[in-house]
Amino acid sequence: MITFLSGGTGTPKLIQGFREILSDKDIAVIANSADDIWLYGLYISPDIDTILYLFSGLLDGEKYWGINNDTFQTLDFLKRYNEDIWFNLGDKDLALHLFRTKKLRRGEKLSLIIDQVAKQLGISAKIFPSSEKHIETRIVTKEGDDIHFQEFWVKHRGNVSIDKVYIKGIEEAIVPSGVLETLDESEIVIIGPSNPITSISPIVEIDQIRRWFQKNKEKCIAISPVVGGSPLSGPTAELMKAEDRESTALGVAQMYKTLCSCFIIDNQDKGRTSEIEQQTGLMVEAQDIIFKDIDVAKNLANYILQRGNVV
Ligand code: FO1
Repeated sequence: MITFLSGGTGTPKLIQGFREILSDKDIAVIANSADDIWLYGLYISPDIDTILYLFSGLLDGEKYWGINNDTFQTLDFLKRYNEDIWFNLGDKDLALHLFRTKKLRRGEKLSLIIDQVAKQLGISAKIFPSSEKHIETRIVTKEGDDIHFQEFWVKHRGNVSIDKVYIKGIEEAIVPSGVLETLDESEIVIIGPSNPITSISPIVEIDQIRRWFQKNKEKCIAISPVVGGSPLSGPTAELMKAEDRESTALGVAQMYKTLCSCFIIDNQDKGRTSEIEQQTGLMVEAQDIIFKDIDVAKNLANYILQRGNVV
């Protein structure tokens, strides 16, 4: 079993490379649930849904969220009732939201709902939300507003000066049953190339999960989401700066040094290998990690599996 910590688009792209080599039943994903938000009366779980749609073949492969060829007529019509529409849910995507919200309102556990959706969509990979209980990433702006990550990223297009970032509810987060057992069973655990502040921290800052990583760092490996000072996608640079962290592979390695034993950087950053090793104590290896096509992801997957003696 290979387990991924995932959020956003970087790790899902890497997972596609692994799927070229491994069978889905040998893959598990712990998806960030701190991007989750209540909107339009619905419970939305973007990072979890991207993984559900990826494994079921439904994912929009351009945007890397939502369903391929979906339409947005329902939300367009909702605007007629003066609803403030800034987060786009496709017509087909709405079905999953109606299903999940109904079940959550009945008191069912998020992880069991995800499990049921995965089965109905014919998925054999294991997919877990990072927390059973709602947690959310919040951004405090320099003007003093306290907004949800999705408002920062989608509503304001990231054009907000960030004072600080925090994860609301992280102390009360509940690790779904099966997560720690799956981590134990895994030959390799991969911290994917996702945003370290808004995708990975909300998973590894959950007490039980952080302690698991600290005890098992030998089989854990992280992939840098930053190449030569630029993040592979999303608002990583601004968020890292707000946390007083350098937005470079070294800055990310500093965050992960107690959680894994190996850190993979891009070949463009190869010259910084020994500096990162000396400053973090991690084993640093350079590979191509910009997933411009599936072959790059597949090559990296092969490299990781071979170095872990899995294939
Ligand atoms: N991202 C956008 O930039 N605009 C949207 O309207 C939007 C809608 C949306 C609906 C469902 C979903 O699962 C994801 C959606 N995303 C949208 C992506 C999402 O905001 C973020 O990219 C992730 O949360 C980052 O991990």
